Amino acid sequence: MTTPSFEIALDRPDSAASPLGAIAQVQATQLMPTQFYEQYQKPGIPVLISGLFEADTDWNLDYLCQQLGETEFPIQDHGSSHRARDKRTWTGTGSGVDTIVMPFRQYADLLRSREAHQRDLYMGKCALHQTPLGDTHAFEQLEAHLGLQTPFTPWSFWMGPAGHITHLHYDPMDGTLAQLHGAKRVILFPPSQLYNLYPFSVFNQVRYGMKLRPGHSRVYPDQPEFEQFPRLRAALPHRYEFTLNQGDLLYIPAGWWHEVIAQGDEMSCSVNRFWNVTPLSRALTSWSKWRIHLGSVLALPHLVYALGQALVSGNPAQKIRQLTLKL
Ligand SMILES: O=C(O)CCC(=O)C(=O)O
Repeated sequence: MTTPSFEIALDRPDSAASPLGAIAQVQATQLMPTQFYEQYQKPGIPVLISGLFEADTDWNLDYLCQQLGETEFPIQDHGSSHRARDKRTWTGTGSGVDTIVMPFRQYADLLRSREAHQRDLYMGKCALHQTPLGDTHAFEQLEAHLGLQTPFTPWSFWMGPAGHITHLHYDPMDGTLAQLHGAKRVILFPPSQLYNLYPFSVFNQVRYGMKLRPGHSRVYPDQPEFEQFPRLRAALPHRYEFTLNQGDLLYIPAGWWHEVIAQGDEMSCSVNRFWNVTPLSRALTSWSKWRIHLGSVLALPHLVYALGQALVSGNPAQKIRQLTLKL
């Protein structure tokens, strides 16, 4: 990867884990919107940006309880055995796993007692809007700083117990992932490694709908099983690995594979927002993106069937809410 002239190497030993070199790391003060667009957004290259938040920004559990107390969130219930199971037996990934709705304060108690660690309960993709943290000024500032203008989703929480793994997947949209408490280890692979990372087939969506998406990989990058997944050998030299520390923001362009592992021994809190891919030419020429949309079309009959079942169930409103959480 070429190194932009204004890029600075931060003192992070783990950032050089890839034989290809480190991903770009930049201080916010050295990054203008035009540079962000030309060097990263237009070609679709990830970048780790520091200094976008005030140095004392810390969304720790006490602060979050103060702000969110009784607000209810759907908490993903991964279950303690999930991470040890062969991914080929999975019938749900990411937003496809079952959720339990509870007030934030109750979830915070489960984190403090470490029950959330044991049960691997995670707040994945929980929207911040309509909560007191929804209009956080710092988000508007960082969007203006980077010149980001085409939001696809509101900002959402990705927080939970240390040790939680958001398994290797890619998204069809560009993403910005900001770390607001603790740290996360991130593994990235470029879109060129699509088939070397064994994505679930788009045809799974006929059977499992939006629960099992073709943007998820069937391999564990930290426990490679070369006999079953021989092409993984070819992907490994393209692996990047680094730590997202409190106050950092990672730009993850559409199609870039990422596995995100919460670090430390307490909890780790990030927020993300997805963006329509800009420029349009990058969106139109991304096969990784097209196959996700194809999968969504194939999921339609399953979705219509599930909607019909929800409507005739005893509690249609709750069932439909559960369905929308999986979208
Ligand atoms: O932080 C996480 O657990 C996952 C975040 C993620 O997958 C994303 O921002 O696209």
